[in-house]
Amino acid sequence: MRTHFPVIVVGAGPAGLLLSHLLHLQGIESIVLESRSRAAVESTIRAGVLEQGTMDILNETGVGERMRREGALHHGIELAFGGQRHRIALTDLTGRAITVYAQHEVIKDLIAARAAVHGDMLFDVSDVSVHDIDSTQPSVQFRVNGQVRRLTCDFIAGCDGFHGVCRPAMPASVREEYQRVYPFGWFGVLVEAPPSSDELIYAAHERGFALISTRSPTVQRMYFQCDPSERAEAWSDERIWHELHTRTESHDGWRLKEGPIFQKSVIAMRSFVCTPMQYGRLFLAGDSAHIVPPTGAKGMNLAVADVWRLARALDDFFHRDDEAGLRGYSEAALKRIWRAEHFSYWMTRMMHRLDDAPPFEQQMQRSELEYVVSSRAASLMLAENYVGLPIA
Ligand code: RFL
Ligand code: PHB
Repeated sequence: MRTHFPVIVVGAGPAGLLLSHLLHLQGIESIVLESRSRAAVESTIRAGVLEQGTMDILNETGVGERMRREGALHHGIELAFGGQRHRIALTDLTGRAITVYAQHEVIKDLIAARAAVHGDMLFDVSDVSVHDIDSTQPSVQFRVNGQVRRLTCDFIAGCDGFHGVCRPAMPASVREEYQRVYPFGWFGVLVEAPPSSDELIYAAHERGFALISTRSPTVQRMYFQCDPSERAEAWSDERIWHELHTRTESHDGWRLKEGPIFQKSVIAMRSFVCTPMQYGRLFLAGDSAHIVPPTGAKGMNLAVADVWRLARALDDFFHRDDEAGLRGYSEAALKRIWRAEHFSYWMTRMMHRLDDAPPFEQQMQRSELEYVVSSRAASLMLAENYVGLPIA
């Protein structure tokens, strides 16, 4: 078996798999190393909202067929507070839309595309470590099927998520890390029920935030703000429905539709950025370099924007002998990342119950919500960020 690849991709999340797919389309070979099993990667429940630019990339690179067929195109979202719902007309305001299509379905489509062209992917690898990243021939060591292996490469793409090994492999002295941990989390459920609403509902209520999203005509995704230390198993279905009903229902008679809850989990919330996103021949992309709270639905979309940029920079390096894209990768990617960090932080602060905040702050939240739904300029600001700025 071969021992050298132009690019070794660590992690088979949206960032790693899409990068490997884009590189293949550019004629650059790569291998993807993933610590979990293929079945686990293909079934982990995470994001749901794809920005217009993400949809465009999946369509243009030949992996959007099932997304177009099974995903749901949405032209607006609703903000609910004070017993009323207010529509933000995303498409009327921006000319752009979003698609609700589960992240693990994107993953399945990308793995199928890699497998169809016999792309190298190794699942269930362990003890992954990266070496010699400041040389022109770095390497990655790992264990698979009980054997230790070492591969060399020209570049390592660190797409191994927030808890991966690539970011810590960059010397601490060159890394600057910015972080904010929120004192609340999200309780997420999957429900077998028809949709309660044609559009996503983001609700701000005295008891806390709630979000009504969807997955399919028969499966719905819902979240509500909770203490981050809650244990999901400790919550009865009755208690969960009570919170969801109380936080989302409005004076116009709209009611949430119930059904059997078949998955429960508690999600911690943080904002995090590591700069720079490159050291020597190691380049970070996606959650390995940055995290946003899920309120703005930006995480997976940022991962896609990162690898779109990185793939072009690697193309310039391998095919045009031009290193400018790689040298400028971190700085250029961070512009979009900081914008998404601010938007996600802003949405989070505006919509969540802030237990530590004085009553004055609560009035500020309410005033901001009222402004966002009543001013075209403020609605447009939300809409433009939510559908995503064009991917450069
Ligand atoms: P991932 O998806 O975490 O993938 C990293 C992969 O690397 C593997 N790995 C390793 N492999 C080899 N060796 C090692 N040492 C390794 N360590 C880790 C892991 O097993 C994994 O398979 O990172 P990536 O690719 O950067 O993608 C990021 C997205 O997954 C993430 O940002 C989104 O899910 C965030 N997010 C959302 N993003 C959106 O754009 N829209 C949304 O609507 C949205 N909703 C969400 C979300 C995240 C959520 N959770 C659970 C945090 C909703 C939720 C509830
Ligand atoms: C989801 O459907 O999982 C989802 C939707 C919107 C968000 C976060 C998650 O902001």
